[in-house]
Amino acid sequence: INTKYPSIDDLRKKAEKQIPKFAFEYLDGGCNEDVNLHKNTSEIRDVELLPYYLSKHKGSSMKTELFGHTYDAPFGIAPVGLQGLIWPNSPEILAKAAFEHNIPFILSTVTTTSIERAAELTEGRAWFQLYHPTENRLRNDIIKRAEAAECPVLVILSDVPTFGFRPRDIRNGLAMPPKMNLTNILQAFGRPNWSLQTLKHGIPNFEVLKPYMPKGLDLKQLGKFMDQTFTGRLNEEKIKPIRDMWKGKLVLKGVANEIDAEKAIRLGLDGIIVSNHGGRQLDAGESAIKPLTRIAEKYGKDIKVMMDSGLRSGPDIARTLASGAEFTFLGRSFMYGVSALGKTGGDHTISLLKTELQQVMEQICCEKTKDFPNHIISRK
Ligand code: HOC
Repeated sequence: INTKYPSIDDLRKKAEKQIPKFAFEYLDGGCNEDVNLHKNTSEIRDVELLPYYLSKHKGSSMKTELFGHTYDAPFGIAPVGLQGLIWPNSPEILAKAAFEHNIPFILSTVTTTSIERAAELTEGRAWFQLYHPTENRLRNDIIKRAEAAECPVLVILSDVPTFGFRPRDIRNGLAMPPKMNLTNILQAFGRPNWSLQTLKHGIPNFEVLKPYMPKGLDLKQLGKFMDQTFTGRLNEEKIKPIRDMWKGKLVLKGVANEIDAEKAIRLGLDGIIVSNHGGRQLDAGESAIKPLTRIAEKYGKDIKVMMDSGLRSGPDIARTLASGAEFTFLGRSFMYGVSALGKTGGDHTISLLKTELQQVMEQICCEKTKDFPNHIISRK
């Protein structure tokens, strides 16, 4: 690992200096007063682990089986929107790094690389996350593209029935492509690496959605397009036809309580990702680790339970696995890494998290990732 950046927080600080303010604030912020954003990170850290120093230890392995594939670590790269605006070419850098490290990469519907390109970079291993389209024709078309690209897992998103209220983005007039007003030009001038990379890779576009949308929308028009194009509001009736249509593994992301987890099981889904969208949607909600603990205890035997939202380190991954998750995902951490270090950022961030997690496993004498729950003491 790059010894100048031995923590995600180091990468975050460097990222802030590398990318324009409008992009950093979009990445870093939550919604409303950022209460849930901070609860996510702090309440994971209330989970305490028990070390067994005198037990026989044959060595620790991070290898974890999920949906028929053995990954090298129990974490993957969560879907993030507008990635190329945050750091040019970042979804491609992260997809490649994920493939090389044998961890999953999830491509968002609202990112800046196409399903086909992500599949090519990962030899057909990239997962795809679907924002639910209003029209069945569009839904079917996007799902067919994911199927043709041989995505092994389709992730449907339930926690964006309406876009989160994000004061910074409103203040910054966030748009894609970025609005070239004086403030943004000055911000870009102050970030020459970002500007050079943007010139090299071109102005980012919604590559998954490009075939369906008009060109050059500002934030307001984009919001309108998104609201019209995606209902976001899922229910069992909308999930059933997707289950019938999709032959691969089907995962529901944005599960925040036991009721929705039970519905996912009834609908025959293969997994759920307990998540509150990184604290970007409902500021008055619970932190993700709380429902994760309850859901894993109640339904962990019936469905694969995974979690994202608030993880920023190897110890956080360990705490989440100990609380009952079988697998974890991180979004911002990888975007900080790639924004800080460019094309080596994906590799560095994965290596850093692997090193930290391996150290925790050795320290507490945990041999396999599925043994983490034996090491839980308590939440404070
Ligand atoms: C107008 C486009 O889910 C997020 C993402 C993506 C939102 C895309 C907005 O920021 O939480």
